[in-house]
Formats: sequence, C-alpha cells, structure tokens
Amino acid sequence: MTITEDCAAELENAVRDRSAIGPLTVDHPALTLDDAYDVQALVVQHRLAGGERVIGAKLGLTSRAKQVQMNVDEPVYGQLLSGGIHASDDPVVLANYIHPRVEPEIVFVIGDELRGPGVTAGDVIAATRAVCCGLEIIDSRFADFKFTMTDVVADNTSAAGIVMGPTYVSPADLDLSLIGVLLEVDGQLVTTAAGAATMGHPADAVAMLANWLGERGQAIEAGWVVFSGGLTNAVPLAPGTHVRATFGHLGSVGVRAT
Ligand code: OOG
Ligand code: MG
Repeated sequence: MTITEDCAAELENAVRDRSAIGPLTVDHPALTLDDAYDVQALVVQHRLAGGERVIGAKLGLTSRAKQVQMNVDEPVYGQLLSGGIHASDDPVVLANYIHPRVEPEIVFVIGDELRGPGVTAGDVIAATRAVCCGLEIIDSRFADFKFTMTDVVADNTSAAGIVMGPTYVSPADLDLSLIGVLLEVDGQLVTTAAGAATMGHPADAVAMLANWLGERGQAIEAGWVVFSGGLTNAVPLAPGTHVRATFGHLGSVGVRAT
C-alpha cells in the first residue's frame, strides 16, 4: 500500500466503525496538501464504487468564525456525495455518525460549467441557476475535531451530509453578502451572521473553488450544488436537538437529531 492508500483506508475504517482516529499527519509527517487531495480523491472513488454519485462540492473554512473554531487559517474544499442528502427537518440518526455538527451555508445550484483559471465572482453569479440556504452536517473522522489543514483535506473536509432549503432564488436578484442568518437550537437563538462572513461574498469563495479545481484539470460542473462554507461556528448535533437556520430571502432549513 502507498501512504495515500494507507491514509484513505484509515479514514474509511473510521467511517465504517463510527470511531475517531488520530491525525494522519502525526504518523505520516511527510504528507503534503497535494497528497491530502489525492487521499480525498481515493476516499471519494471508493464511495463511487459503492454506488454513490458526486453531486457537488463544498468549501470549508471560508469564514473567520470557522477558522478560529477549527484553528486552521486557510480555506479548503471537498466533494459532496449523493448518500449524504437529507430532506429538511427529517430525522438524522446520530448512530450513523461519530460526533456530528451542523453549520449554516449559502448554497449555489450551478447552471453552467465553471472552469478556472480566471473565474470571477461575476462569472459565478452568471453561471448560477439559483441560490438557496443549507445546513451542512460535518463529522470529522479525527478525535475531538482536532486536525491540521492537511488532515482535514484528506478527510474530505469532514463532509457527512447536506440539507437544502425550500426557496430557490436567482443570485442576480440578491446581494448575497447582505443575507442574514439566524442559527437556533431548540428554538433558542445561538448565533447570527451575514453572507459576507464567507470571504466578503460567497460568490468569491465559489470562484476560488473553480480556480483551484482548474489547477487540477477539474471544473465545477453544470448541475452541481456548491456549499460555500459555514457562516458561523458549527453546533453539535446532540440527541433530540432541533437545529434551524433562517436566512433573509432564502427561508429556513432544519435538522432534527434522533
Ligand atoms: C472542517 C469543515 C469546514 C466549513 O464550512 O467551514 C466546513 C470542519 O470544521 O470540520 O465545512
Ligand atoms: Mg461546511
């Protein structure tokens, strides 16, 4: 086994056993960020072999709130898979996860392929069929969500599930930087943010993703959904909790933990 195959297998075992592991970079200090994206590609390939589809991509650590919470200073990206889709307010079975958290995000539904280099926020807006609100379920395969940037990339940026809101709006009709979000747990307001928390404007984050993918000969594909990054700290999905995010203009979306 190569080191990347070895790391992919460790992550897959953690998912299968619902049991967290230590950071990969401790046992494999030579692992580079590029290697980590290769590990991520392997983990995803194995999921595709198991019958899932890639339905989109996600940015991570695009807001200061998330960077401070996770102690990683730079954005990253991962892939979204069909097995992770949940309907809003449907029960999410905690036993299927290690220690899941949820975070509110602005979601882009892409109409036309975006291929870097040179993609701008304006190109993203023009290529987007609609935006909606979402909650991302994240579940680090690393104990206590403790990881370096390299670890979290290998772990497909903690991706574990997505929930999308009911309201689809053309991004040309909104200033996404000004979209407010309220995050409530069991009806109690826990935090607030605006779209600008994601790199000033969520479309800038999506443009960055298109340009990064371009460096790897890939593109944001027509029909993909792109989660542009958590706007606030993620909150734990404890048994019995109901987490709801309500956005200006985009409606609300919820997760119910059972
Ligand atoms: C890493 C994933 C971060 C986001 O939106 O910032 C992320 C983590 O926090 O475990 O998805
Ligand atoms: Mg996220």
